[in-house]
Amino acid sequence: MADNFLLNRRDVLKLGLGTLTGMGAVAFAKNVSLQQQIQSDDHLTRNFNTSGKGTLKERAAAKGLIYGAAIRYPDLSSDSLLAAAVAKECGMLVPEWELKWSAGKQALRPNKDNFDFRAADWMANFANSHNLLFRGHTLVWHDSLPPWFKYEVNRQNAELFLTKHINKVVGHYAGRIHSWDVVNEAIALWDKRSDNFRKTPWLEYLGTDYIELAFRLAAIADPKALLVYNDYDLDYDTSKHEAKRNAVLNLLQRLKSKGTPVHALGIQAHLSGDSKSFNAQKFRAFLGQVAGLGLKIMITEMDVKDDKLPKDPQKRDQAIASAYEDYLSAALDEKAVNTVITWGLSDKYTWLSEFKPRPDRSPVRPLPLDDKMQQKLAWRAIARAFDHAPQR
Ligand code: 9MR
Repeated sequence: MADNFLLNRRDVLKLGLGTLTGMGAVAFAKNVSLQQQIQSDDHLTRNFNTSGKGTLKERAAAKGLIYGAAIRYPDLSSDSLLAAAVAKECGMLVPEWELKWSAGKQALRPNKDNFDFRAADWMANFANSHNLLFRGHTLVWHDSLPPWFKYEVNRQNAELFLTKHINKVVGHYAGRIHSWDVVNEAIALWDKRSDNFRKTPWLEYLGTDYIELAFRLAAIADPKALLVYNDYDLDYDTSKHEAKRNAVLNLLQRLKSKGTPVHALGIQAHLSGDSKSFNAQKFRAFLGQVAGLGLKIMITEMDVKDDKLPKDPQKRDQAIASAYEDYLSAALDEKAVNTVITWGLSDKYTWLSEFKPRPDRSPVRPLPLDDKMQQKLAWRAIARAFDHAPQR
């Protein structure tokens, strides 16, 4: 790699340090309007009627929103029914594995020197030929690192690896990608550091400014992409989620105060269908605080776990759809929210089959379409939330 391709870390950090921009006062959230607060004790009886024939992408687009899904290359390339459903329902495609360093059956980084873009390129072409936006997940994460990583990457060369990875991967899709999850899941309160950072190889080798560095490198490699910090456990009215929301807000405030090019917060939204802890007002207030920092918000990985719900599929679907509707009606009330992505589209292909199987072994049903690509109540719940959302 040519040396002049790499800016050194000090240069990159300096690019933004000149402007210690006065942060706008954090806007406090407006109250959620009464109509938008849905009684959450009607999960078994709520009616999910929808009007019109619009697909999810059409209903979202009618409000200036984007709807998309994360899909894996092996499924998309082998299942024509899935491919047709993605093309019909989605306005955005996210590779679930293919842009991680190495995940599932895919390795973008098969070894320390090479990049294998074949699967991700196939997906980018699918997106392009079906008029879908394409989104990148994820550049910097503690998980899904290839086996060679721990032997090859160390304190001395970690910055070079990070720089080369971001330059190459972001550069490869520059101008063709809507947004990048630049840093994923960098906060872990259980690691008990006073700064709340998760203990990861990147933190160990590069110190706490690896996050800022990653955003600056990504902004240089693709000045047009929306750059996102993505995390989970931000949804519920529990002390754990409250602490995580505060830690994420602190991180975003710190990044913004240094002029770091972070443009949006990605909220994963892996929900639990049995949870009684969603509080629309508190969640909405958090979104208002994020928006007050001048950031967009994307719901990036939504699905609803059903491992603790009743076996009866109708009852289960009611509870799952209610969770979608409660959450999205609160989220979409905040106009900074511009995108909703589900982590999968059809129940036939979901990480939850493996990670959160039901104790009774009946197939999980966390997504908008069933395993035959038919619309479920969850589809209607999402459609209703788009239909009721304020115009962007
Ligand atoms: O759904 C993904 C699963 O198939 C992979 O095995 C796993 C590791 O790469 O990642 C899952 O997706 C995760 C996402 O990348 C980040 N947020 C949590 C998601 C679910 O675990």
